[in-house]
Amino acid sequence: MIGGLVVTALWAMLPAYVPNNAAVLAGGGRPIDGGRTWGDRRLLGDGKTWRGTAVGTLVGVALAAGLNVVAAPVGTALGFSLPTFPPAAALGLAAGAMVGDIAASFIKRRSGRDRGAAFPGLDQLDFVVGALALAFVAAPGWAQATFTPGVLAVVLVATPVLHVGTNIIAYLIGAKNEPW
Ligand code: CTP
Ligand code: K
Ligand code: MG
Repeated sequence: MIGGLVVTALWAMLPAYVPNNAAVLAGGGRPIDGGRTWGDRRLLGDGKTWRGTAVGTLVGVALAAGLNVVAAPVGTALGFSLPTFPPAAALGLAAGAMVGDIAASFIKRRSGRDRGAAFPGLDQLDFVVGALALAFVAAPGWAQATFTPGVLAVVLVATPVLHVGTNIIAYLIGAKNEPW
């Protein structure tokens, strides 16, 4: 029962987990804010780029398409029925993760934090909140059926743990400048 919830939650959130990591690998080039400032601080900063955002979103959508192909056999093997992702749900999760991360950078700059500074709590949940919000807007029926209260609870507990773990690994292998 709990195992089924955890597997379902992680599966349903994979198209939202991967975009941030893909953006780290693909990032660079023109910043989204074009260098613009608000007051004496950047609107978003050099860490939010068009290329990182586009590649992150595309990788998330592509992953969802791949999961759709293997959902039935993997589900049968595990004994669960795993969700598939309609296009609107895939796009909502992937783009929402990127939008949540961008919104967090906006908040970080307004709160006086420079690019790369940690903001515990926000760093671990920004993309989850963005992904869930956009999924519920883009594919409401699918989101309600998939993110039941139990699945949502697992998502909110497991995501920060996964996020901290992946970022430490990304830092250790040199893909990320900070371990958060
Ligand atoms: N990245 C990107 N575009 C995005 C998100 C991330 O290009 N939309 C890339 C950038 O190279 C960024 C790196 O991924 O520096 C790490 O992402 P993140 O930790 O989110 O950005 P920070 O550089 O820490 O900037 P901020 O303080 O604004 O979060
Ligand atoms: K971030
Ligand atoms: Mg960072």
